[in-house]
Amino acid sequence: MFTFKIAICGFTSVGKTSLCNRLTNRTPDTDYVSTIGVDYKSECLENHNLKLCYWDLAGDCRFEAITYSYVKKVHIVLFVYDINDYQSVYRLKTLYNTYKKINWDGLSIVIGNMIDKKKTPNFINEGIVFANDIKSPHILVSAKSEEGILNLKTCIINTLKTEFNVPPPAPQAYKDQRVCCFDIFNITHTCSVL
Ligand SMILES: Nc1nc2c(ncn2[C@@H]2O[C@H](COP(=O)(O)OP(=O)(O)O)[C@@H](O)[C@H]2O)c(=O)[nH]1
Ligand SMILES: [Mg+2]
Repeated sequence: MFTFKIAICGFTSVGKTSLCNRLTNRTPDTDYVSTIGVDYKSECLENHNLKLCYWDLAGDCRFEAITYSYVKKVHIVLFVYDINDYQSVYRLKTLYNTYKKINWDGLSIVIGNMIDKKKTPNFINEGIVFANDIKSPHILVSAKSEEGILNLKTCIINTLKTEFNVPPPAPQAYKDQRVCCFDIFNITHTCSVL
């Protein structure tokens, strides 16, 4: 199994923690609890030979120094914004520039959250422009209704598999064979006792 680290970044209250819960198959809390520094959750995808470790980074500026040290070590950064909040898209540009200054040079995916309560006007176009500027995929989701989450998971898995040449898991026949050998060993052992 191949382990990859993924950081979830963005302005406060854009839905980073809710998204992290969705991606790791937990039900998001409806009450808002501010993340202090960094939170960690992981998920094993046996079919894909992958273990994904998500670092849910606090959006609050007070924790910036801590979050930078994590960003430098991850394989993918998920840049999250709230499609109804211009400030949250603007914040992503600032974050991206700061990460570049600390020599971050990883992969990224831009995510517009809260698609379930899309308003007019909204800032999806600004999100798409930002994603194009940094040459990243752009995906719309709702951590609440789960819309787009499968699409996002597929994008994360495909990005990792393509960029890091992750081999497929051992075929089932090989696993069965291993169980079989173990059984034979048991029988042999029993025979020798007799
Ligand atoms: N309607 C709606 N609410 C959401 C969505 N994602 C998160 N929220 C709510 O927005 C608030 C902030 O979410 P949270 O995940 O804590 O944001 P964080 O500060 O970025 O980690 C919480 O009350 C969530 O229930 C979404 O996709 N749709
Ligand atoms: Mg949070």
